[in-house]
Amino acid sequence: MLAALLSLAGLPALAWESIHLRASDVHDAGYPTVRGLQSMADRLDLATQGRIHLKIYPGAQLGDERDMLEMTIFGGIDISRTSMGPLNSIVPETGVFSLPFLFRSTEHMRLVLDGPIGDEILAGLEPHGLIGLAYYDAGARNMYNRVRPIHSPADMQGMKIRVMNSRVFVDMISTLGGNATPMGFAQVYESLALGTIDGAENNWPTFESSRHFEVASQYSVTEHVMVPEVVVMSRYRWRKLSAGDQALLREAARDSVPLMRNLWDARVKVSRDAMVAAGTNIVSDIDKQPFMAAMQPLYDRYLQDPALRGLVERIRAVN
Ligand code: GTR
Repeated sequence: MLAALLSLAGLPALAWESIHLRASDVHDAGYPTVRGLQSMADRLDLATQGRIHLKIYPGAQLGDERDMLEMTIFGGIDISRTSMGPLNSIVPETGVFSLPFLFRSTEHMRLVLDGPIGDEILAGLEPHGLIGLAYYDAGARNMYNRVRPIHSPADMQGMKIRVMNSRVFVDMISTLGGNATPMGFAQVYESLALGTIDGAENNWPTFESSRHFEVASQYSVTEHVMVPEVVVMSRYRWRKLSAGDQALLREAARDSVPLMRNLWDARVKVSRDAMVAAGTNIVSDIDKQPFMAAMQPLYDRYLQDPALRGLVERIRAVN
């Protein structure tokens, strides 16, 4: 009604229309990624006096990450926070971030993501129907299982390891001698409990918050990959927003990153301590060399395209 009156008066009605957006995350409400999204929502609320309302659906209520991304592309979900892993099959360049032992440290990863390479990868999502708004942290992923401690790839022979829906991840486990089983995150607990898989791999906070430690007591600090998280918006929905609102969204997403990273750093320590207290058998003195050597063929396989090879070289040169 107000919008109609304003447009009769020749005023920009759209500027007054309230906008309701839905954001999805597989993690629970207290997890750093969800709190990052919440801070985005709070900023939008404040900046627009409630005109832009971002409602968050945590705990995989809107599906697993592959479904979430598909729905986001088709406009059924407005914003998704996912790992970059499930994006690999949609946007090949993102596969580079799933390559093992690519980033030397958290600092290196953050420098790359915050710089021109990070911007390039986010911008490259647009032709695929997604607007890349920000990166969140996910630390390093480690191997865990319910069978035996893993010290070297030899210990993983024949182990059925759940991976994200990403070809790079499937191949990563295969090169180590494991049997990769791609599945959505929400099914992992039950599959471990039933023994349909032997193990999985993930960072400390996810291992703890998903309670996988209850059904997989062997955790090896392999730190084999640091795959970032991403906040993406539906391009379909994005194009319906004014340039001003698009800028507000970008800003709110970007502004949520430092908070998310602080929460992340703190949560890694809390989760690690909680796992020690829970009696998990933690193998922390891992010699990474055999893992690196075994996974080297992945680089040859995935970097046949000179553009991707160049991208990896540029990432390595960042310091
Ligand atoms: C977590 C990540 C989730 C999800 C999960 C998985 O580290 O935060 O977005 O991708 O891993 O393994 O499915």
